[in-house]
Amino acid sequence: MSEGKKYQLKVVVVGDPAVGKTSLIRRFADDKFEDEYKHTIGADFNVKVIEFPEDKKNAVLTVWDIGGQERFEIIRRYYYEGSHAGFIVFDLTNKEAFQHVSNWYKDLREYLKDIPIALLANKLDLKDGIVISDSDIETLMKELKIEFYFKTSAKTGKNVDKAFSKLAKIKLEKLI
Ligand code: G3D
Ligand code: MG
Repeated sequence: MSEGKKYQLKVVVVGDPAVGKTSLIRRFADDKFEDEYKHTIGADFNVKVIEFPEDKKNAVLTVWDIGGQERFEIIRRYYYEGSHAGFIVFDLTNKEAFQHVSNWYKDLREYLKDIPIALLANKLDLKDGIVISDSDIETLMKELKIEFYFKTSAKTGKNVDKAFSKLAKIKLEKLI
């Protein structure tokens, strides 16, 4: 790790089942995409260091995958506890998951009052199946006051590292 102060950041990743949460975390942490593994069972978290040499800072990210626990409020609360930042994931090919973003947002905000929350619009590689437009996303962003969004693909890796770095950077800037 490069020289610099180390900051431990817990990042929680939420969203409807099958939008690609586990795939995005695997892509970020291990740079892999596995078509074979199925639904996440129980808790899972991954650790990865992001270096910001220009700021002399390193973020040690612990990324928590809410897994198959989406439906259980008590368990969700445990995942949320102590989080420094969060991603809400939806799937660009799935209108229903997009409609649920605001519920996820309210759920996170109830427990985590001031953390930065960003959106990941995943499955960008499924070009022909995309049913959510940029303006749909931008309208929702304004409504919810979300920090930023990226269109990602866990499959190709597009924008995945960028999104995690940006979220970590925003959080670190708030810590100065
Ligand atoms: P979840 O953790 O949110 O429940 P998963 O979602 O990561 O388990 O992904 C659900 C399904 O979507 C998986 O396919 C996975 O391979 C696929 N997927 C995830 N991200 C992408 C992506 O960016 N592009 C494409 N094309 N597929 C993606 P299966 O077939 O196993 O259900
Ligand atoms: Mg999963």
